[in-house]
Amino acid sequence: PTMSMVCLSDFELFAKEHLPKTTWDYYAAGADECCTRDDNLVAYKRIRLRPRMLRDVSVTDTRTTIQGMEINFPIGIAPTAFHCLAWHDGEMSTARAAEAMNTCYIASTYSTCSVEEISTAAPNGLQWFQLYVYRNRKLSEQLVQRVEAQGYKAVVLTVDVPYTGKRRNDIRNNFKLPPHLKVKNFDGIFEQVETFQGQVNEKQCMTSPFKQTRAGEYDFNGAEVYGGAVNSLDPSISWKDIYWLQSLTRLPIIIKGILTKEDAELAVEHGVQGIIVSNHGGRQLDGGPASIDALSEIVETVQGRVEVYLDGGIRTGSDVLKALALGAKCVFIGRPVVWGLAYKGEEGVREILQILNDEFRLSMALAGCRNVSEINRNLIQFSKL
Ligand code: HOC
Repeated sequence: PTMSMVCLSDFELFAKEHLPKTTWDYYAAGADECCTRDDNLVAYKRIRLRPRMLRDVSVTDTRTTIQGMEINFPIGIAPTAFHCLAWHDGEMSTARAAEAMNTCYIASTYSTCSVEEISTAAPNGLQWFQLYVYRNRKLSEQLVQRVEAQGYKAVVLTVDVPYTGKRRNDIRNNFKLPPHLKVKNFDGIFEQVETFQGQVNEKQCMTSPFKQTRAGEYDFNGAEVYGGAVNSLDPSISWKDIYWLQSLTRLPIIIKGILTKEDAELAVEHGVQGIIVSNHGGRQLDGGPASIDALSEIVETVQGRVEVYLDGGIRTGSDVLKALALGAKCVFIGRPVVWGLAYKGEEGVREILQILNDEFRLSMALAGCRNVSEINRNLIQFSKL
């Protein structure tokens, strides 16, 4: 890593100074008053550790597995949209960085490179695919078929976006993708789906956010704000759709956006293979819990039946250590990855991952842990919480 880049917030500063304001605002956005977005970070700082001494930490090992697949450290890349806003070949660089560092990249449906371009750019990388459910199920079905064919190893179903949260600056900026960028996964799909199904109603999808579309019904999906890109997400999505998704694929299904023990139990009962505790970077419901604060009740409920992961607010190695001590098998980082891209493309993302893992390894050693299986709840000072 470059000398001036010491920690993840150095990349944040760089990105803020160098990205166009509308792009910066989009990535930085939180819903409404950004309470949950900000609490995602602050919540780690309330947690104190109980380090153990004299445990011979001369050799440390950060390797772990997720869904049976080995990765070099328990830090993966969360799905975030529109990487080409930060770097010319966007998600392809992100995928190469994840491959080089041997960790998992969850590619977003709203990528500015297609799922095929991403997997071709990093043919030996571990890629999972983040999926939304659309009013026209055919759109989701086609995506699932494509990622299976490309060798993606899991489908990550995001369940916290029946509507997009209200991000004030995106509305003020009238945020749209610039004309040279596209949500590549849907390139040409409208025509195809129309031909095969005759049921895409593009007009319905392109209504303005916050505009009343029918009596009592608002289109908060923001298709126009977010680039006039695609068909609307389906706000009627419910638990039975897990069975629908299972009927489409043999890939493990990871449910992303769970914040309560009740929903964690339902997720397990519906047969998912993993849970990502997440509040979507605080971009959806403002006032929901910080993801690290929601983790414990979910881990306790799940009791090892499925793997539990977490995203939201991870900025330092000790944040990673705290999340693992509270039961996360792996954490995923979102905004720091686009800061890394903005800094130096693939190299910047590699630096982000390297710095965070170096910090994690150091925190582990200073807490007396030689490997990830030695990280457990005894490390947490619960009396302080
Ligand atoms: C038209 C729907 O995950 C974000 C993205 C999702 C945006 C959905 C756009 O910005 O949080």
